[in-house]
Amino acid sequence: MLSIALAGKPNAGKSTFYTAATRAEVDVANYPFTTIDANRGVSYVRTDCPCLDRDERCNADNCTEGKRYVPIELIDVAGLVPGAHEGKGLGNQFLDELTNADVIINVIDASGGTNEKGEPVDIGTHDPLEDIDFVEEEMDLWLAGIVDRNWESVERKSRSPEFDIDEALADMLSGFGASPAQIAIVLRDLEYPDDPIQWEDEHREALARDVRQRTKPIVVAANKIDVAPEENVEKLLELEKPVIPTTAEGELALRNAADAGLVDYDPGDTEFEIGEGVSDEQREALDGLRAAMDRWDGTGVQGALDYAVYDLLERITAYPVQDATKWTDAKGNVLPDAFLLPRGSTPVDLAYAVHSDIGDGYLHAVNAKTNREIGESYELAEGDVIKIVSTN
Ligand SMILES: Nc1nc2c(ncn2[C@@H]2O[C@H](COP(=O)(O)OP(=O)(O)OP(=O)(O)O)[C@@H](O)[C@H]2O)c(=O)[nH]1
Ligand SMILES: [Mg+2]
Repeated sequence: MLSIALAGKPNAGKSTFYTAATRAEVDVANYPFTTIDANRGVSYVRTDCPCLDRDERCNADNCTEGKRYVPIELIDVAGLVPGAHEGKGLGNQFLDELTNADVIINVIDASGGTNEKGEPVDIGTHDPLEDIDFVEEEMDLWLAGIVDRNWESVERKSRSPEFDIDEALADMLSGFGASPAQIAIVLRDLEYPDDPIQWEDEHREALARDVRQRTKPIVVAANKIDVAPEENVEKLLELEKPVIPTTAEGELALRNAADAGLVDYDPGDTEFEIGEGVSDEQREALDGLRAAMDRWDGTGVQGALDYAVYDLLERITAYPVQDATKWTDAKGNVLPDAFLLPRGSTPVDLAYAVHSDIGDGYLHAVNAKTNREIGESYELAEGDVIKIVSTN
């Protein structure tokens, strides 16, 4: 399963975001370092279900009227402060948690109501721009530290006649969740000596920075938009980085209200309807939230998850079926599974994602939307429904 980590300074709303997105109850409080051990849970990205092309909605477990929710893993880690890579705050142990993540959502407090340590200050007095750069820098320095610590062993290996610097670096960085292909791309664009003994600190830092950028892309969740000064959010949106305005607290309130049957709202909707039985006080709070959602295009929580997976990680959703006409599996379930594959994947890649045996026995595939056989090198598109024919 793809893994998204919520990182960022303390008290920015990571655990609130996590609770809203996973419906798991974790500690949330208005002081720094509420979270110590990481929380892990299942959340979803949202996309259009292929059943929208048919007369009837599919009623799959994760489909609500054509809104399809595809599972991903969400990790909520302890807050990060400047100097964390050298042990400041809760130190760098939680940075290790990020090793397993495919992509990072950096949750910042766009209201400027918490300082760099996460301590509450008056709204608008801390510049949220500062909270973006330091997180990237801490991650880069942390990885540079890992490279440093492993350098002696690379030097030692270099005495062997079979030594290959690219192989040695790929080996060392694989523990960081970097694939050989990703490392090959980084090394292609870097200039460095073949002999590890001649490497300077700047070579190691450049390597760490490039590997981090490629393997842990970041989208910023500009959180607390419900209380943030509008110009703060606008300034953040002008950056040449992906920034999504969010209100984690708003999303949490809406999901709770939806569970209680008070509002009609599905995660990722940009609006909601208020039902019966809502008190005047609740209605006032909901109307306030509606204004923020109108202004910033929803609560942004679902949007940030979707951006991380579909834009940063460039995934598409593919739906394997056994029956190309009914779009069902062997038990008659319509569109039972959805896979998030890298853009450019082929039917063979989908076969392997379903099961290695299915991949090994791959014969051919049928595009169930057109009912035509497709070639091995066909590039899957978002929402493709595919029947795979395999000997296994
Ligand atoms: N107004 C507003 N407050 C929020 C929002 N999201 C979170 N908060 C509040 O911010 C405070 C911190 O929230 P947490 O979710 O505990 O923050 P965290 O980033 O997990 O903090 P640490 O675990 O200490 O790193 C709590 O008082 C939340 O209620 C939001 O969107 N709007
Ligand atoms: Mg927390």
